Amino acid sequence: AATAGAPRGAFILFEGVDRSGKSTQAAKLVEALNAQGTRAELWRFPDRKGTVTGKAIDEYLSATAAAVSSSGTGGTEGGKSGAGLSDQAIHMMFSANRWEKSRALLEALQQGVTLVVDRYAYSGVAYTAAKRVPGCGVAWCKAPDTGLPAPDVTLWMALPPGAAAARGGFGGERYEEAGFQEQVRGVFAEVRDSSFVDVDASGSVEEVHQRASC
Ligand code: Z5A
Ligand code: MG
Repeated sequence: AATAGAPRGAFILFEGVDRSGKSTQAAKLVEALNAQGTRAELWRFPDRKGTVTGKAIDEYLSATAAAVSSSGTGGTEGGKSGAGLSDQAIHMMFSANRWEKSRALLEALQQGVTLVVDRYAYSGVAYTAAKRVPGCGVAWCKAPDTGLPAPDVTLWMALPPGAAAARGGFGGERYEEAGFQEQVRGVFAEVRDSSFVDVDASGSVEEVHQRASC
């Protein structure tokens, strides 16, 4: 039940290319908000654990970048159920993953909890449209997310090409390949809307935190 009289929480989204510091900054913002007395929670998409779709998504992403390049964009091999999903099917899974959480997300906001969310529908569109699969352009990619709760603000973690890849840990999962990341960046630029606010994501973690929290 909604908390009577509680002001609605804010829906603050972090988006950006890989390794731009979204997860680091989202966690720091939640910590800072709670420390100043604002009830805040960290949510992330894909939600790999608390959802029906999470397991298939996890298996799909865990198939390596090599699996992607050897089979085009979608990957057709892999002994696990999610790993060989078509580009269209995995796109729907990511969207369904958000829909699975949408009711709980709205309830939390109504109860006055501020949600700091690490990736959402913009990532969904960017990663599928960047594959350049015939028939799966931006409009097609956006369609299944139509009607989802919208963020109040989208903090775009702005980082020059190459800087993100230099941060380490790059290359383990599907999609973590420099050329593909540039295509992803291009789609993000195309789909950004009035909720976007640029945050300079270069510099130290603390410097970026100061920029992201003002
Ligand atoms: N995906 C999709 O296809 N469709 C969808 O609908 C959705 C997602 C929602 C998994 O996402 C994949 O799912 C992702 C998009 C796709 N594909 N890829 N690739 P994920 O969110 O789980 O991805 P991740 O593994 O968390 O990586 P990330 O999000 O790209 O990284 P990040 O969160 O932006 O960065 P970070 O983890 O905070 O930092 C990365 C490293 O840099 C780490 O070692 C930090 O310690 C370091 N770091 C952070 N900040 C700094 C600063 N300021 N200076 C130096 N070093 C730093
Ligand atoms: Mg992350």
